[in-house]
Amino acid sequence: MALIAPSRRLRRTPFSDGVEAAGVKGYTVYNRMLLPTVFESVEADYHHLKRHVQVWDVSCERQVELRGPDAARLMQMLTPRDLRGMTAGQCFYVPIVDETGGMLNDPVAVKLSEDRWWISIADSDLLLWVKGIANGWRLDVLVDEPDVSPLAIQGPKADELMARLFGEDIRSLRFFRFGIYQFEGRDLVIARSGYSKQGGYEIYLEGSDMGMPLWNRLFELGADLEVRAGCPNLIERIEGGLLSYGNDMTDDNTPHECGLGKFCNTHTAIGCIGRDALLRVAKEGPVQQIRPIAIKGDAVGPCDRLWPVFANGRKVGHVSSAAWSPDFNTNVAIGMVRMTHWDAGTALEVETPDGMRAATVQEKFWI
Ligand code: THG
Repeated sequence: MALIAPSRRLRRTPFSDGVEAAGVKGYTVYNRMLLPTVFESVEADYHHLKRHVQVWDVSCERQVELRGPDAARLMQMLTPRDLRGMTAGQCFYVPIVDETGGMLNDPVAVKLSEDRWWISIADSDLLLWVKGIANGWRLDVLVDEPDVSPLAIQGPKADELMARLFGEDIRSLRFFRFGIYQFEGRDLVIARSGYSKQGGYEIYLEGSDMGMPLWNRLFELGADLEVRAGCPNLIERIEGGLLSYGNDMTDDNTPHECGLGKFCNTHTAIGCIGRDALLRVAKEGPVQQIRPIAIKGDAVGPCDRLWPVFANGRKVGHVSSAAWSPDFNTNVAIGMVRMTHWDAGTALEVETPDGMRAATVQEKFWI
């Protein structure tokens, strides 16, 4: 692929200077912002992530902020996950659906207080949907995109690095909880979360001016930990079954098809848009669902369009993400498979750009 043309529409981040100095080799576009995809090589980055600690510029996970007396009501209108038991200090992975039950986004909701929330979005224009609903319902809430940029610290040495910067207390932060920590006299929301299965934290940097000071401090303190700049890793996220909105699901899919039924409490999520549609599909059950798929043979190329999946010459689904896994010595993939063929062990054929490949539905994701 040719180089991407820099322009104002393709937003830089508070950490872009650091990312460039670290030798970023590839970018993608996410929420109209730069998201690094590779530093050394996707495989070298993968091995390093599983052994050491990386600092990821995930500023492109933009925040939709809800502020005002109707913030909690609006948040519950957006998702079929029941939020009544959620307390300030918690993060929830929440499917967001439209009036037909189609997935619009799969963000992390951050409850700062009863009347202040952040929605840490995947790659779709959720801000416009949320503003439309807030205005259409005349809700008493402000909806905007604040100057907040997540920086993820991921890998087995993330705790050590974070304890050095923010103190030993941060080690006891629980999964999908956040606390407030100080840096240079500024409050930072820091959660134990992140788009990898290697463990770690996400720092929600409020105020772009602190981007490079924070970045530089992490690299100073982590030198002996072999800290490196990194990014969400394609191989590792497929092994872990972390879904990518726009790749593995779109507004054509229900949360149930995406395996996100466990994050839906449609009966009790009163006020949720798309509730009636979801109650219907939940009763019938999905007729296709996301599955881990192992694709045999040597390394497949990048999956930049759906790869049809066949059984006995009939199309029964598609693959949406795939990569060679060095640790599992197979191609790992995420696919959508029809009910008749979604059981573990089912033999399939995947039409990749370089020919048909034998494949198997897996019992579970690899990590
Ligand atoms: N962190 C933050 N914002 C994000 C992402 C993130 N926005 C974009 C994108 N990632 C949203 N999608 C996901 C997908 C998976 C997870 C989080 C966001 C995730 N899933 C865990 C899992 O599947 O193992 C845990 C889910 C749970 O148990 O609640 O973490 O990464 N800030």
